[in-house]
Amino acid sequence: DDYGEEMLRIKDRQGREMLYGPTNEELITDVFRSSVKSYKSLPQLLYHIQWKFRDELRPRFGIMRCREFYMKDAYSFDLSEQDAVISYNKMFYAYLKTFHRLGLKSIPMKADTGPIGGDLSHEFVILADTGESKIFADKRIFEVPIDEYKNENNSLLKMRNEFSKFYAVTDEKFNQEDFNKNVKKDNQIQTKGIEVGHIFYFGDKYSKSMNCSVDSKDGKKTFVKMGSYGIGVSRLVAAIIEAKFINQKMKWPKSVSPFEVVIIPSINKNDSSSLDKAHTIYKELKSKGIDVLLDDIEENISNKFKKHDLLGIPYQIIIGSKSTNDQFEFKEVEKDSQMLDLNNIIKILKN
Ligand code: P5A
Repeated sequence: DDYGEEMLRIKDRQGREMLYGPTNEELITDVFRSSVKSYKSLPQLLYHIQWKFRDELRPRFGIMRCREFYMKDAYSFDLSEQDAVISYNKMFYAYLKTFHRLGLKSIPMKADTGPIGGDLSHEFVILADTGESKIFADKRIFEVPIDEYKNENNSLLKMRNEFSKFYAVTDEKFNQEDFNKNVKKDNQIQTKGIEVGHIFYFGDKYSKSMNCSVDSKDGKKTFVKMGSYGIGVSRLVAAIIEAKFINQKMKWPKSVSPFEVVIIPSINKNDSSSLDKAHTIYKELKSKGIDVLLDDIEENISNKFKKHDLLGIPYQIIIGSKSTNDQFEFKEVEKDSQMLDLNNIIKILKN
């Protein structure tokens, strides 16, 4: 009922009511309660990495907001609220690190919990002009380092506290008076962003109503304390493009690009020397553990360039009229190309 119209419902031929899962708190609680009985098995973290369905009122921007999307969701189970907050902090840290590895600067923002429930929640938002979320923040939150902290309880608590020092909310939580009171005019930023992740702590909201308890040390039944943690994996594909494109050209960060580098030889029916060279370089890069694509399709070189502008592989090795026996044109998307030998190319790619 809380989910309302956004929960997509169906009836089968028997008239039985069913639904397409918009999220999985209830299902996972059921999996947990049927298999875990004792505090000794805690903490637990269960995942459901799968397609989710929501009957969105306004699906838009392709895969950015759609009715069928891929989510990484995890659910934590702890004995006490104190332990559950530790699980929450670990996930908070893991999310910052994960987005960082995807080449994104994500900002944790205090958020509403909506139909999921609970009172502690953060959205992870990345800045992008095309974003759907309005953001109001103290710009100093962008400077909070994440590398200084360790994956250890006290350190993680310190990190959470460091982030909470700075005002950062999306429009649902925004209040102009608070903003002015907490943030000096010079430090105020108002901009747009994309929500790529969202974490929740909701205590015993689901465990109590679904009678999901474990035996605690003193033998008493205790409702487990839960949190849930979601990353919009399919949305991230669009979000990375929005955050990383240059001059209308897509550019994947190395960590997510389907290939690290593409070799583009000019292919000529009467002269196979560029293609032969390309094959040699291809083998050499492969042997060095570099993930390389060789474009050996027979087509006009300018078509190839256009195609690769769309594919967004971050580096190109172009073998054409400019290259010599051991110098090749090496180019990073939207930067000037340079003539380099293979050793130097490998050095750059390895960095
Ligand atoms: C957390 C995990 C949840 O559902 N339950 C399990 C909690 N959170 S959430 O914020 O509602 O969704 C998690 C992330 O999924 C992405 N997302 C979407 N992506 C594409 N299209 C949609 N319609 C859509 N709705 C949510 C977001 O990245 C969100 O942070």
